[in-house]
Amino acid sequence: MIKQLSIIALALAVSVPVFAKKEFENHNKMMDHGDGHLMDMTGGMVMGQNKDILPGGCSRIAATKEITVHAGHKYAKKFPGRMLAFDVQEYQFEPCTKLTVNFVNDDDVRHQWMMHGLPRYLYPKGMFHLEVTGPGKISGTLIFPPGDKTYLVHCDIAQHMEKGMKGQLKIGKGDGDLPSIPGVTAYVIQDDYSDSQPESITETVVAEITEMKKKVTGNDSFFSGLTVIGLAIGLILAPLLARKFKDMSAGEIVTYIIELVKDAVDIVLKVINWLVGLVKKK
Ligand SMILES: [Cu+2]
Repeated sequence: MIKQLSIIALALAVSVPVFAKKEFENHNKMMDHGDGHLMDMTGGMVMGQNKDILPGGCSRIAATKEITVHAGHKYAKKFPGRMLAFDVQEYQFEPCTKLTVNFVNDDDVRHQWMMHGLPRYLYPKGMFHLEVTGPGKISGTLIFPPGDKTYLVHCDIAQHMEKGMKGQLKIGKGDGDLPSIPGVTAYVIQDDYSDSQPESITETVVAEITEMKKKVTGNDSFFSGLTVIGLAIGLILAPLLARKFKDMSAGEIVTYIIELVKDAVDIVLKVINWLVGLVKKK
């Protein structure tokens, strides 16, 4: 037994480095696969790197720029409802600019900075792509084509773009804005809380009935208390039923109403039976 315990203790001691947090890694010893594709074995990748081929339509390199982009959970804090983000959502450069991007991943997951829509004769799959797994930094360079165009920049790991890791890069004046760029353009799918406010329905119903009474009679005597209760139930039920019927076909609605009526008749019959029973006992 003691021998077994000491073996377990030894195994745990040896395996501690496996659980240790990954140190920040500078991915600067990449293997060059050719055609602008570089990789290392710890999750660093560059695709579509181009340091010297001038895109068609560019007579010269217009400017040489360098930026540092961060990716991480903490940058999404200022965007309610988002989980992940880049530190900057919008970029703008002159056409034919040579740009070096230093991409820093601040999280313990995989992140990418991927630019889409580039000319395919120069950038395989129309893409410039930087990727880092875990905390670290990687750098890549490309030369922009001429013309005013807006390019999508995002992280392509499943759900990362939907959770906020999305930006736009405008060359020249760009050609419009992309949707759902956090803090820049409106989200395509807006949050909808309309079904989560039951208190306000009751308030609305009471207010509407009071208005109706005033309009019809000018005083409070016309409607009996029962009519008001009936109206209130009707007004509360109508939107609830409308919501229930929204996704039903006509046939389903009819079946649903028949079932409701059947249930009501059942209850009435039971009550009558019970009353009859009471009378008979006497
Ligand atoms: Cu990501």
